[in-house]
Amino acid sequence: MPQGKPLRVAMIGHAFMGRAHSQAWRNVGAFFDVPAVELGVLVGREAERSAAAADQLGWAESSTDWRSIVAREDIDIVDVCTPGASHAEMAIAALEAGKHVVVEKPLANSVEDAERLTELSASLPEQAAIVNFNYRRVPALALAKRVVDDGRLGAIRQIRGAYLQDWLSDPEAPMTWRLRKEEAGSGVLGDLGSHVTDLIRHLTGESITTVAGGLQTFVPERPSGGGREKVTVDDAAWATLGLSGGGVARFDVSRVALGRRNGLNLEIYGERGALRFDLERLNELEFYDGNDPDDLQGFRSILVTEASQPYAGNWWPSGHILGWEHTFTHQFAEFLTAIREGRQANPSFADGLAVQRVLDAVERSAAEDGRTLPSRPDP
Ligand code: SOE
Repeated sequence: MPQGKPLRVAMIGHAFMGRAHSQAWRNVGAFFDVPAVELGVLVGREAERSAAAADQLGWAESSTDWRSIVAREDIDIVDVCTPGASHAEMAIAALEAGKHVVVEKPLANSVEDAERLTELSASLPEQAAIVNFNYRRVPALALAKRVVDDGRLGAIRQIRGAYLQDWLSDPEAPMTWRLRKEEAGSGVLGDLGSHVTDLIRHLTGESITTVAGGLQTFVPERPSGGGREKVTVDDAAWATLGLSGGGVARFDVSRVALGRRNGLNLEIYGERGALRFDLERLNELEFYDGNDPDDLQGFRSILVTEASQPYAGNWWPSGHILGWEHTFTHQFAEFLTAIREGRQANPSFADGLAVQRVLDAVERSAAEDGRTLPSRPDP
C-alpha cells in the first residue's frame, strides 16, 4: 500500500505515549493507503534506556540529543511525545528545520506558547502539524461526528462529558512529572480536560464562548525521593461551557475517581436526537432518534465495526472489534494523508490553541472562585 520514498520519523520520548505512537507508526502503512514511513530515530534522556526502547519498539537508531536529530536532513517528521513543558521549544525547532510535526496533547503549557506554535505553523502551510487529540479517531466518535454533521440531532442543547481516572486516589501514590506545574502545566485539567474540551468543539463544530470552572487538589503532597513533595496541580476539575450555537456543555475530570480506571463518557442532547458514548465500550455508539414512532422510542446501541462506518473497513471483517491503540494509527493516517495532499492536518495547532484558551479560562475562573452560598444555609 505505502508509496514513494519513505518519510523518516524521529520521535522524542519513549514512555507511555512513545510506546503508543510507536505501534501506530509501525502499523499505519499496513492498514491505510498513506505515504510510507520509516521509524528512524528514537530520542530519550538516557542513552542506554533509549537504545533499549528503540530496539524493543522498532526504531532504527536512538539518540539523547534532540536538537541535532531535529536538524538532520534525512528526517522528515518529528513526533514530540515529551511532557508539555518542552513541546513548544521542540516543535518550534522542528518546524523551523522544515519538518512535519506531531505534538502530543495538550499543545503547550501556556496560551502564549500555543499562540507562538500556531502562528508559526500557519506561516508554513506546506508543513503538516497536528496535535494528538486521539479520541477524535475512535470509530464510534467519528460516527457521532457524522451523525451530528448530518443534522440527525438538530441543534445541540446540552453536552455532558466526564473523563475519570483513579490512579492518584491513593495518597501514597508517588510524585510524578504530571503533578508538577512547571512540567505538566496543569493537572487533570490539561491531561484529560483537554481531551473533553477538544471533543466538545470537534463534535459540535461550534466554538466555546463562555467558561466557568473550578479546580480541586485532594492530596497536597506525595512521596518523593524518601521525603514528600508538594503537589502543584489539580486532581479534579470541572467547567460549564457556553457554545456558539446557544447550547451548553459541562465537563468533570478527575484522577482520583476511585473505581474509574480510564472512563470517558459523553452524552449529547439535541433538539431531535441524542448520542451516548462510553470508552469502556468503545466499539459502540448509542443513538436516540426523536423521530422514531412513540412505541419504539429508545436508545439503540450501534456496533461500529462495519466497512460503511469510519475506519473499521481498514481493519477486520464486520464484527471484529478495535481498541484504544487504533486511535493513534487513525490519527497518523490523517496526518500522512495531509502531508500527501499538502494541506494542514486536523486537529491543527489552532485547535490546540483554542483548547488551551479554554483551559486557561477554567484556571482563571477557579482562581476567582465564583462560588455563591445557597440563599439559606443548609440546616
Ligand atoms: C494519563 O492520564 C493518560 O495517559 C493521558 O495522558 C492520555 O491522554 C489519556 O488518553 C489516557 O490517560
